[in-house]
Amino acid sequence: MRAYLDLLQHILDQGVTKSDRTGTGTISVFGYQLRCDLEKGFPLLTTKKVHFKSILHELLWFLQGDTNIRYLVQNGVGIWNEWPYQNWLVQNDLAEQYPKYSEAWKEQKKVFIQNIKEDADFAARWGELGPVYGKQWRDFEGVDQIAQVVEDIRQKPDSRRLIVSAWNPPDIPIMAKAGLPPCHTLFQFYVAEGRLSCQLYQRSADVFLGVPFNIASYALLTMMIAQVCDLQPGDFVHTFGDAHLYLNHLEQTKLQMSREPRPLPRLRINPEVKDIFGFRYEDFELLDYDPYPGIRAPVAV
Ligand code: THF
Repeated sequence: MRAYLDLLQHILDQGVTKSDRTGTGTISVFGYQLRCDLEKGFPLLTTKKVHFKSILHELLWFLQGDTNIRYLVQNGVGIWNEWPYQNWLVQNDLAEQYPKYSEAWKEQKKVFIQNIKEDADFAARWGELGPVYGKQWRDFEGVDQIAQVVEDIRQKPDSRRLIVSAWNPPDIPIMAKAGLPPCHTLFQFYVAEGRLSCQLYQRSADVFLGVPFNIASYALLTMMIAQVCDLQPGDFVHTFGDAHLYLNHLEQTKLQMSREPRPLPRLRINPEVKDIFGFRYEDFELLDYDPYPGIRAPVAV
């Protein structure tokens, strides 16, 4: 994954300082492309430990069309917790009492997440993210885009219309209320010489925290769809709009860039599964993953 370190270097060299919605501040570039050949190993960063379990649960959750964090919380995945928590604070006039990232904020977050886990009614009321990825992938104005694209790949592999869009303009204001219009705006598949490739257009990319997840997630999705369509995985092409490093991630970025990448892990998928909605957590096994230690960084909400 030297390609990822090249992106970090490119942003540090060419990026401009730009303020952002979250008030954190970023260094940013506009337009970049990164490519991984999925036959050369599973593209999970080795220069820091990336929590593959979260990536897999999140993707299975998207594929089920779920948009409530409860499934993730129950499986120990915390990556979507900040948004419902912050929303709950604001709706209950507690945002001033619990300033972001303070000790009190962190303690209260644990209580909130415990409630999501244990209380189904509380989760139904406060765990909803709105019409995010799961909803748009499986039910975009009644269209199951995932079922459709799998069918199209099988029937018309030469098609140049193998597209899934998470960008639903009428829903954008509803998602914006929760702070979450989709970052992974649109993806397209391409079949040639028996290999399935996927290109993602990401309008906004948190390169230190989000991108390692995003690369692995779309690589995983491409491998799963390839398997159910009897194809080999090809390339994952990652095209970026605003690719940024948050100013509070710069020390972490430099530490990561000082590390020499190691060989990529491999991913084993249960070959029996032929239905894109039939995969379970146990159908996946990550092999030979030998990363450097993880690097903590706060997520901008
Ligand atoms: N908003 C922001 N500011 N950054 C993002 O990466 C992001 N995402 C999703 C939606 N909005 C976003 C959520 N995805 C982590 C990783 C992915 C996320 C959100 C957070 C994160 O905190 N990772 C830590 C901890 C990992 C863990 O808890 O397992 C890490 O060290 O990697 C872009 O898709």
